[in-house]
Amino acid sequence: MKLSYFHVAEDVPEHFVPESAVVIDVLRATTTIAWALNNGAKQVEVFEDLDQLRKRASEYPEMSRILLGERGGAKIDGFDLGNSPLGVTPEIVSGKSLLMSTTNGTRALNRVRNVEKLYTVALVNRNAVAEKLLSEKPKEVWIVGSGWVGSYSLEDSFAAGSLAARLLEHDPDCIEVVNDELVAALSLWTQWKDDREACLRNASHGKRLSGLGNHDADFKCCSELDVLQVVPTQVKEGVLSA
Ligand code: 3SL
Repeated sequence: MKLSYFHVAEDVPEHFVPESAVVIDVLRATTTIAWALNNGAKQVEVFEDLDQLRKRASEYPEMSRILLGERGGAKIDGFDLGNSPLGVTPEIVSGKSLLMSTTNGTRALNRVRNVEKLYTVALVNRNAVAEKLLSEKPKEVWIVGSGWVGSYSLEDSFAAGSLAARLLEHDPDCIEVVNDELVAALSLWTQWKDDREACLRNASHGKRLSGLGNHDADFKCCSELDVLQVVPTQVKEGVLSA
């Protein structure tokens, strides 16, 4: 299995499509997606564009859908929920379709929506996604970070390293680390794996969230490792399900 890491969706090659891709936005979109599906959400539909999201929302009975998302870290006006994984409790999301738009995570998902097997990963479900890849054995996997409006983010690289490290632990002979970005991500994982929350807090987006108010519970939740078995999987373009 050839593994490459791209820091942001913009870095993904245009004229090649791998068998599988895994999108990361550990702070916080893919952590929220994992918790929402774990807690019984029917599906998560992702949108870059808010008008498209609102149009789609109007096609659902009001009781069956939840609008969720942020811009710049803050909840979008008129939406039911922001992008905190703590907001997607079973009481709120069970059986519901979530319509989601975030600053970077949903944009990264959109960029690779044509990959046949598309998953999302965060630290919370890293092992579950690693096991899925090991069972499917795709020849080539792109790990795609969400970054922050086109630039590198430490926490996504760290989480990419965590996934690659897990794959290497399970089956070193079948994994080929293809690019320097992933070698660097593996080093980050080695450096911070025993203090994951500190890594997230040191990241520029971690500092941004702290500047917006107390996000202690979000940092704790997003830095938990391998606590969920859910593998969010694209079941049709832009729609993720467990
Ligand atoms: O950019 C994103 O997609 C979000 O995950 C950012 S935030 O953590 O919700 O602010």
